[in-house]
Amino acid sequence: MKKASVEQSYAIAKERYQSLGVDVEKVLDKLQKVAISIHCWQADDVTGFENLNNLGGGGIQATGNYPGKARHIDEVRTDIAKVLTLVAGEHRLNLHAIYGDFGNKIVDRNEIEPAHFQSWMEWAKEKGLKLDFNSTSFGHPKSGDLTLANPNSEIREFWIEHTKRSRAISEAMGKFQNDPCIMNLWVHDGSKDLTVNRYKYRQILEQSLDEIFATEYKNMKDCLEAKLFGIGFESYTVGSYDFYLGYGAKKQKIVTLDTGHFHLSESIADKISALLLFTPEIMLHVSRPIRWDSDHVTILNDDVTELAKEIVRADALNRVHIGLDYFDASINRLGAYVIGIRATQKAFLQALLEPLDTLRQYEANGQYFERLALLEETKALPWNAVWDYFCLKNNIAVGEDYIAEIQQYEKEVTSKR
Ligand code: RNT
Ligand code: ZN
Repeated sequence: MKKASVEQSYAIAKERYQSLGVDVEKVLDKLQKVAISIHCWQADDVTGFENLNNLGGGGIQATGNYPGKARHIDEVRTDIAKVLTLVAGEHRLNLHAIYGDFGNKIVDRNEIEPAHFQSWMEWAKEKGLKLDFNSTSFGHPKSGDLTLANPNSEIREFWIEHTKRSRAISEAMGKFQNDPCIMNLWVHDGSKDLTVNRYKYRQILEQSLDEIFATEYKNMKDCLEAKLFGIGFESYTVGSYDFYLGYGAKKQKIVTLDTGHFHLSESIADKISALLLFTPEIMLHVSRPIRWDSDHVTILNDDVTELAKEIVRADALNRVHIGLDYFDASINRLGAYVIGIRATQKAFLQALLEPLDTLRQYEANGQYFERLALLEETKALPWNAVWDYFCLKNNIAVGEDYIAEIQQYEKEVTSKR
């Protein structure tokens, strides 16, 4: 992309937005600070480095067999480092407990320690990334149908221990990076078929959570991820949205909204303002469900732009943690990362460019035609010229230029795996 034409288009776009009362330079400063928590698991199809791991159970499934998957910790790191050269801004890296630096050792989930993540902390610091964390309840011989909600105390204790340790690791990360580590807790617990114990399992889950959260930490924040259903758990999910919303509101915990975890016609954007009134913050897993929680690569669609707009309209960028969650093994995995990160940033750019003052003025005056008309017009305003300039300013590939860079990396690195 020619520098001069990017700059020229930007100047015109800036003027256009200015006429609507939008200060584009301020918007660019804000966008620069919108951190995205990049999920480590797109690099290797949610495999991890546990020497006992096997993916399966819990409704998690990466489909596809595109060559070049990262095979070990160094490859995950090199790939993510490459991704970072193709996106602007300062971001975060979201690790799962199964991605510890275990070497050749077999470390079971109830044995993980901060030491297993020390090299991640150092690496992340070097790359200017802050870390987030997740406990991992799936893909383990003890995963079964029920983990934290299991009536069998031995199994339940195993997972409680794992989750407590995950929190201690998150605390160590938060302390190391001098910024809270956001720890997400998602358990697949549920039932394939009819169950007559809905209440019982939820009661057990509540007790397990209380026990897990008994220790208070300063450098980490807990969030709880709800889900509608998983494959193999079609009839019942213990950690439903109602369950975690209730728990989060009562205990002041963050609720994680994964955009693939609801009825497909449900608006996740509409949940932002409701949640923010009753829970401290929000964690997002921006994903793309196709017919079900399929975890397709996030793209710039109406769901994502509406979500971003609701966050900006609620002036809540400082209360919403934006994470990605998808795993597509059918296309170039680095490409998948870059598409999703850039799409999310574009959504926030569009949201920040909204002529909100005018729109709100119209609404206050009851000028609903004018409000709708301007909302329609904003869709086609030259936000893309601002986007290109944002990339140029950050010295990264502008527009589709990143495609060639991914192709080059594929040729030189991933295709040789
Ligand atoms: C599963 C949840 C969960 C996982 C990751 C790997 O449905 O979305 O967030 O995708 O933790
Ligand atoms: Zn998720």
